[in-house]
Amino acid sequence: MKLSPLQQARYQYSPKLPGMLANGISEISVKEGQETQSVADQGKIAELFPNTYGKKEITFEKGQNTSTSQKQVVGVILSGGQAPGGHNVICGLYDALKQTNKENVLYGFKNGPIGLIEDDLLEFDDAYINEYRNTGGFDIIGSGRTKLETNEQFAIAVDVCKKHGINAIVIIGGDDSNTNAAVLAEYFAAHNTGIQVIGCPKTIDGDLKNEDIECSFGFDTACKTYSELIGNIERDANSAKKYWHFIKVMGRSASHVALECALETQPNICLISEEVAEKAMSLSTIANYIADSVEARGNKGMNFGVAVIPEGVVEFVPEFKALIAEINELLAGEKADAFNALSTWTEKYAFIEQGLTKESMGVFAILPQGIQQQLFLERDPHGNVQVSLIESEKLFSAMVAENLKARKANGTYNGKFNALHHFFGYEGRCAFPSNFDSDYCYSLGFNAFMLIQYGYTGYLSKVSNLSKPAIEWVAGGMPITKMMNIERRHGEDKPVIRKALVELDGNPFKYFAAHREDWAVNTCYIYPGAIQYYGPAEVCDITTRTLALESEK
Ligand code: FBP
Repeated sequence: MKLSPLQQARYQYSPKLPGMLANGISEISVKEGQETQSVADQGKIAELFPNTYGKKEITFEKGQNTSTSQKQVVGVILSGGQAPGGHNVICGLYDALKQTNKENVLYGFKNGPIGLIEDDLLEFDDAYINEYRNTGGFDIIGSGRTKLETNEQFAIAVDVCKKHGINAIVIIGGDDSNTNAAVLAEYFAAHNTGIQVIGCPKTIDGDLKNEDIECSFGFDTACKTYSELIGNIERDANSAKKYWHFIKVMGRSASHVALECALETQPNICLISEEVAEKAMSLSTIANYIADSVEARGNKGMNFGVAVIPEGVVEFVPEFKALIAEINELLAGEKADAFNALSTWTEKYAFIEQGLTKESMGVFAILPQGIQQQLFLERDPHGNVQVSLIESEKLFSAMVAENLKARKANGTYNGKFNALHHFFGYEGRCAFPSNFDSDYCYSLGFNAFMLIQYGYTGYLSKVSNLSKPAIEWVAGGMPITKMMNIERRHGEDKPVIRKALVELDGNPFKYFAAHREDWAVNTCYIYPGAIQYYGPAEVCDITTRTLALESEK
């Protein structure tokens, strides 16, 4: 295989470890802290997790390693969407495991959690691992979105682990995957299997975080990649001075990515879904808000701009949510066949008009025709509209164009409006991990093995104090049950890790809110440039603005 010069160079990079893990395996000792409680619904969570609830928080420190010496056979799984640094979690895990005992074995289950159920795995060795050090992607073993959640699956998992002598599983995933890791740990403990489960916090969306987990891995690199691209577009816009760019960025449920990119690049507009929900903003209100910026800039001769839009925003618009629910109902079961049998859009439109309430029809009617049709084309396996596929960047630019026509007609706006559209998502998920993500991920994996070695189960690998240099990071573990509460999912009460949305009273949003009026009217762009891997630490090792602002509290 031909390698790029950067890939070759990255093979040589030695990820930094927290001070307490960096002195060699024999000098890692464990300190147990307080017993823990779940963030809410303590009674119910304790009842559901009788064997793993309430365990103590763990911190590692420099000292004599007192863990019992036994051969460890570990299986690792990558779960869900790719996030830069996943390979380094596995490399850190492998290195700690082999440094502890050359006889220890690390297996990788292929293509996500399904690999455990289908007994599809490979054994890692030095040569294999070395090809993936400090690289992006999840192709080391592949990933997948199968959920491990039923007792039947857990029973199969026990058999597979027994067959290979596996005594611990590491699940690298987001909130759902780590919720399932906790349930699996409880099942293994309840059935006295002796198999441990440790989770690692992954997702570019940044919505797996809480008072213990400062950020999920991959967020840093993905945001820097999108910010580089947004900065380049800003500079292009400021050079040509003739386009408004509408840029959608990934982040299905939360707007952390959009917010971080806005903090890094200072675009004219950035929507925050959580604020849209809080203020119950309508589509027209949002379009009007963007049009205000276009008008103010256009009237000063600046017929260009940049608007950043979080992927999930339309689901946070109350009237749009209601519309989607009605469309799902309208096409449920056999009604879909009747709709699909209609040959022209005019006939279909009449069918829709009859089926929707007046309110939802009002919302539907103002959508551009392309988006209207999209709502009836893209369906998931249950027949529901796939909201994440809606091209909201096009939706808002079309609505802004309409809004500006009225402003032109009444003489308040005298500019020009030409829009271009972008969606940045997959571009950032497999980038070469930044130094921060390389170090953080390697530390998470290394630390996950130390939790196994010390006999813990149902824990999330935790590395904190992340806004400081790596030597000051603090390594340890937190019982996953501490992060759980009960939520209603698909009509049932379920124990889940609480998803972290953007906090409107948090420092990152407050900083953004304090500056956005200026950014909307003036040209305040920042051009972050490409991620730097070699050079001064203040250029190469800094992490996100979000983390820096959050650590100020
Ligand atoms: P995870 O939550 O699994 O980390 O994935 C996040 C994400 O990258 C979202 O930002 C995006 O909406 C989604 O994955 C896309 O999923 P897919 O890879 O299945 O198209």
